[in-house]
Amino acid sequence: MTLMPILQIHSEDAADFAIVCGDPKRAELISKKLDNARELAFSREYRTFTGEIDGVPILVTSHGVGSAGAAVCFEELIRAGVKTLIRVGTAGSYSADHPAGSLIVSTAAVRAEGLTRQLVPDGFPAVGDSDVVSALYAAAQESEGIVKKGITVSLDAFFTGVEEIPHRKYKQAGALAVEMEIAALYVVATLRGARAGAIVALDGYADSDLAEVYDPHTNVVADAVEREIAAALRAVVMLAGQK
Ligand code: R1X
Repeated sequence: MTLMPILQIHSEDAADFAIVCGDPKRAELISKKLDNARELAFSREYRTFTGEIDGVPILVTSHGVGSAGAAVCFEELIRAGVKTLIRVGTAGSYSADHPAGSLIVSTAAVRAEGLTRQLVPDGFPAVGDSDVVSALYAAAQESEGIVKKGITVSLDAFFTGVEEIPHRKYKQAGALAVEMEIAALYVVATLRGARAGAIVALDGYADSDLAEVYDPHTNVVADAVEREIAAALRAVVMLAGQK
């Protein structure tokens, strides 16, 4: 039995599957949908629950905001024994075709953050596992509303400084949305031999032509978060059945 020093969970409590999300409150929300749910630890921004979905053991852990802190969570979950990680998050949209409330399944992420540069060379892809991405997309399509899959962008900066972030180019090149942690998740999972996927609920526009006042605390976003949680849990059951 090994204690993970930062998450403060023991390896004996690990499951094959983990759902990860930024917000500790969202981790609790997800845990309420599990059978036999129990809180394992709440250390810094990392809150971990254990439970079961349709008999499949699963962990739920919050990873906070930003790649560097989130990568600590992903690394320790994998060290503890987790084999499949699914991020359930929020992101800004690049397209009026995908307004707030839409769901995006990330096939791969642009590494527009600093953390993964310290882990892998330039050009190394941040790509989701095809089985996990397919299960997430199939599960999400069972829900109401707009569901797309494609490339997302991971940034470090949430608020802008004096440097321009090339949102327009990312959008022109085909990216669908921007958030902060998927690149780290995909690179860490690949590096450590785990598999990962991610689904995000759009909570506004990142494109400056479309941007409004940022307010992720709307009923539209809350409904989309509920749908993506349901999709992630269905995907876990589907993936567990494929073994
Ligand atoms: O990934 C982004 C970050 O974790 C999206 O939402 C958070 C900031 O509110």
